[in-house]
Amino acid sequence: MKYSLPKLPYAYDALEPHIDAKTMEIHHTKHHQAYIDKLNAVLEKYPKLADAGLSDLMRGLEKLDMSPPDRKILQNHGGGYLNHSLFWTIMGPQKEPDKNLISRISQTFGSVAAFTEKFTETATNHFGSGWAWLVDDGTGKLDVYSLPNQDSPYLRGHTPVLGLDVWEHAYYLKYQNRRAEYIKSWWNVLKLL
Ligand code: MN3
Repeated sequence: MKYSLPKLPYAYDALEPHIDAKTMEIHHTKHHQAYIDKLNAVLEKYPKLADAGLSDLMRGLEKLDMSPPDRKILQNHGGGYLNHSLFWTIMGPQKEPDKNLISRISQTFGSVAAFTEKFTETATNHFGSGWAWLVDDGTGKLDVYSLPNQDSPYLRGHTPVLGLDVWEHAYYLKYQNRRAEYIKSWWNVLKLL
Protein backbone atom coordinates (compact mmCIF):
# COMPACT_ATOMS: atom_id res chain seq x y z
CA MET A 1 0.00 0.00 0.00
CA LYS A 2 1.42 3.32 -1.00
CA TYR A 3 -0.30 5.72 1.37
CA SER A 4 -0.77 5.09 5.06
CA LEU A 5 -2.36 6.93 7.94
CA PRO A 6 0.03 9.57 9.30
CA LYS A 7 0.51 9.45 13.04
CA LEU A 8 -1.31 12.20 14.88
CA PRO A 9 1.36 14.50 16.40
CA TYR A 10 -0.56 14.69 19.73
CA ALA A 11 -3.02 12.64 21.76
CA TYR A 12 -6.67 12.41 20.74
CA ASP A 13 -7.69 14.43 23.81
CA ALA A 14 -5.00 17.11 23.31
CA LEU A 15 -7.37 19.56 21.62
CA GLU A 16 -10.03 19.35 24.34
CA PRO A 17 -12.27 21.16 25.08
CA HIS A 18 -12.36 22.71 21.61
CA ILE A 19 -12.33 19.42 19.71
CA ASP A 20 -13.30 16.39 21.75
CA ALA A 21 -11.23 13.19 21.89
CA LYS A 22 -13.93 10.95 20.41
CA THR A 23 -14.35 13.19 17.36
CA MET A 24 -10.57 13.28 16.85
CA GLU A 25 -10.27 9.50 17.13
CA ILE A 26 -13.11 8.74 14.71
CA HIS A 27 -11.98 11.49 12.32
CA HIS A 28 -8.41 10.18 12.25
CA THR A 29 -8.83 6.40 12.41
CA LYS A 30 -12.07 6.05 10.44
CA HIS A 31 -12.59 8.98 8.08
CA HIS A 32 -8.96 9.65 7.15
CA GLN A 33 -8.26 5.92 6.90
CA ALA A 34 -11.24 5.43 4.57
CA TYR A 35 -9.91 8.07 2.15
CA ILE A 36 -6.52 6.36 2.19
CA ASP A 37 -7.98 2.89 1.51
CA LYS A 38 -9.93 4.12 -1.52
CA LEU A 39 -7.00 6.22 -2.75
CA ASN A 40 -4.68 3.20 -2.65
CA ALA A 41 -7.27 0.99 -4.35
CA VAL A 42 -7.69 3.36 -7.30
CA LEU A 43 -3.94 3.94 -7.68
CA GLU A 44 -3.35 0.18 -7.84
CA LYS A 45 -5.22 0.20 -11.14
CA TYR A 46 -2.80 2.76 -12.61
CA PRO A 47 0.77 1.62 -11.91
CA LYS A 48 2.10 4.40 -14.15
CA LEU A 49 0.92 6.95 -11.59
CA ALA A 50 2.55 5.16 -8.66
CA ASP A 51 5.67 7.31 -8.51
CA ALA A 52 4.03 10.69 -9.02
CA GLY A 53 3.46 12.93 -6.02
CA LEU A 54 -0.17 13.26 -5.06
CA SER A 55 -0.13 17.07 -5.21
CA ASP A 56 1.21 16.82 -8.79
CA LEU A 57 -1.53 14.33 -9.69
CA MET A 58 -4.10 16.82 -8.36
CA ARG A 59 -2.56 19.72 -10.30
CA GLY A 60 -2.79 17.72 -13.52
CA LEU A 61 -5.89 15.69 -12.74
CA GLU A 62 -7.77 16.52 -15.93
CA LYS A 63 -4.85 15.34 -18.09
CA LEU A 64 -4.41 11.96 -16.41
CA ASP A 65 -5.15 8.89 -18.49
CA MET A 66 -7.90 7.48 -16.27
CA SER A 67 -11.56 6.58 -16.63
CA PRO A 68 -13.86 9.42 -15.52
CA PRO A 69 -15.19 7.48 -12.49
CA ASP A 70 -11.65 6.64 -11.35
CA ARG A 71 -10.58 10.24 -11.85
CA LYS A 72 -13.42 11.29 -9.53
CA ILE A 73 -12.30 8.72 -6.94
CA LEU A 74 -8.76 10.10 -7.10
CA GLN A 75 -10.10 13.67 -6.75
CA ASN A 76 -12.25 12.80 -3.73
CA HIS A 77 -10.02 10.38 -1.85
CA GLY A 78 -6.65 11.84 -2.84
CA GLY A 79 -8.04 15.18 -1.71
CA GLY A 80 -9.32 13.60 1.49
CA TYR A 81 -5.86 12.19 2.20
CA LEU A 82 -4.03 15.46 1.50
CA ASN A 83 -6.51 17.73 3.27
CA HIS A 84 -6.57 15.75 6.51
CA SER A 85 -2.80 15.20 6.49
CA LEU A 86 -2.40 19.00 6.53
CA PHE A 87 -5.24 19.56 9.01
CA TRP A 88 -3.64 17.48 11.80
CA THR A 89 -0.34 19.33 11.54
CA ILE A 90 -1.65 22.90 11.71
CA MET A 91 -3.46 22.18 14.98
CA GLY A 92 -1.95 21.54 18.38
CA PRO A 93 -2.42 21.94 22.11
CA GLN A 94 0.16 24.74 22.26
CA LYS A 95 0.48 27.84 20.13
CA GLU A 96 3.55 27.81 17.87
CA PRO A 97 3.16 31.08 15.96
CA ASP A 98 4.64 31.12 12.47
CA LYS A 99 6.13 34.62 12.21
CA ASN A 100 6.59 34.46 8.47
CA LEU A 101 2.99 33.38 7.90
CA ILE A 102 1.69 36.05 10.28
CA SER A 103 3.62 38.71 8.40
CA ARG A 104 2.34 37.48 5.01
CA ILE A 105 -1.25 37.40 6.32
CA SER A 106 -0.94 40.92 7.73
CA GLN A 107 0.42 42.21 4.41
CA THR A 108 -2.39 40.61 2.40
CA PHE A 109 -5.41 41.08 4.64
CA GLY A 110 -4.35 44.11 6.69
CA SER A 111 -4.14 42.23 9.99
CA VAL A 112 -4.48 38.76 11.45
CA ALA A 113 -7.84 39.84 12.88
CA ALA A 114 -9.11 40.88 9.45
CA PHE A 115 -7.93 37.56 8.00
CA THR A 116 -9.58 35.63 10.83
CA GLU A 117 -12.85 37.42 10.18
CA LYS A 118 -12.75 36.71 6.44
CA PHE A 119 -11.80 33.06 6.90
CA THR A 120 -14.46 32.56 9.59
CA GLU A 121 -17.10 34.07 7.34
CA THR A 122 -16.01 31.85 4.43
CA ALA A 123 -16.11 28.70 6.58
CA THR A 124 -19.42 29.59 8.19
CA ASN A 125 -21.15 30.42 4.91
CA HIS A 126 -19.88 27.37 2.99
CA PHE A 127 -22.95 25.37 1.97
CA GLY A 128 -22.76 21.66 2.69
CA SER A 129 -19.60 19.61 3.15
CA GLY A 130 -16.25 21.11 2.33
CA TRP A 131 -13.28 23.10 3.55
CA ALA A 132 -12.31 26.73 4.03
CA TRP A 133 -8.84 27.44 2.68
CA LEU A 134 -6.00 29.89 2.93
CA VAL A 135 -3.90 29.25 -0.17
CA ASP A 136 -0.80 30.46 -1.93
CA ASP A 137 -1.92 31.04 -5.51
CA GLY A 138 1.45 30.10 -7.01
CA THR A 139 2.67 33.67 -7.49
CA GLY A 140 3.25 34.12 -3.76
CA LYS A 141 -0.13 35.78 -3.20
CA LEU A 142 -2.44 34.53 -0.46
CA ASP A 143 -6.16 34.03 -0.99
CA VAL A 144 -9.15 32.73 1.00
CA TYR A 145 -12.02 30.66 -0.41
CA SER A 146 -13.96 27.49 0.26
CA LEU A 147 -14.17 24.34 -1.84
CA PRO A 148 -16.81 21.59 -1.78
CA ASN A 149 -16.32 18.02 -0.60
CA GLN A 150 -12.63 17.01 -0.47
CA ASP A 151 -11.55 19.16 -3.41
CA SER A 152 -7.93 20.17 -2.92
CA PRO A 153 -6.62 23.67 -3.74
CA TYR A 154 -3.97 21.83 -5.82
CA LEU A 155 -6.77 21.21 -8.36
CA ARG A 156 -6.57 24.97 -9.04
CA GLY A 157 -2.80 25.00 -9.05
CA HIS A 158 -2.79 26.58 -5.59
CA THR A 159 -0.90 25.39 -2.52
CA PRO A 160 -2.95 24.94 0.66
CA VAL A 161 -1.54 26.84 3.65
CA LEU A 162 -4.36 26.50 6.21
CA GLY A 163 -7.54 24.46 5.90
CA LEU A 164 -10.57 24.06 8.10
CA ASP A 165 -12.71 20.94 7.72
CA VAL A 166 -16.39 21.95 7.88
CA TRP A 167 -17.83 18.50 7.17
CA GLU A 168 -20.28 17.57 9.91
CA HIS A 169 -18.07 14.62 10.89
CA ALA A 170 -15.50 17.18 12.09
CA TYR A 171 -17.76 18.67 14.76
CA TYR A 172 -21.16 17.00 15.03
CA LEU A 173 -20.60 14.97 18.22
CA LYS A 174 -19.80 18.06 20.25
CA TYR A 175 -21.41 20.92 18.36
CA GLN A 176 -24.33 19.23 16.51
CA ASN A 177 -25.72 21.88 14.11
CA ARG A 178 -23.66 24.72 15.63
CA ARG A 179 -21.00 25.04 12.94
CA ALA A 180 -20.31 28.70 13.79
CA GLU A 181 -19.46 27.73 17.37
CA TYR A 182 -17.06 25.01 16.17
CA ILE A 183 -15.32 27.46 13.85
CA LYS A 184 -14.98 30.08 16.57
CA SER A 185 -13.53 27.48 18.93
CA TRP A 186 -11.15 26.09 16.28
CA TRP A 187 -8.99 29.21 16.33
CA ASN A 188 -7.86 28.14 19.82
CA VAL A 189 -6.26 24.96 18.44
CA LEU A 190 -4.85 26.45 15.24
CA LYS A 191 -1.30 26.61 16.53
CA LEU A 192 0.28 28.76 13.80
CA LEU A 193 -1.47 32.08 14.54
MN1 MN3 B 1 -12.79 15.38 7.74
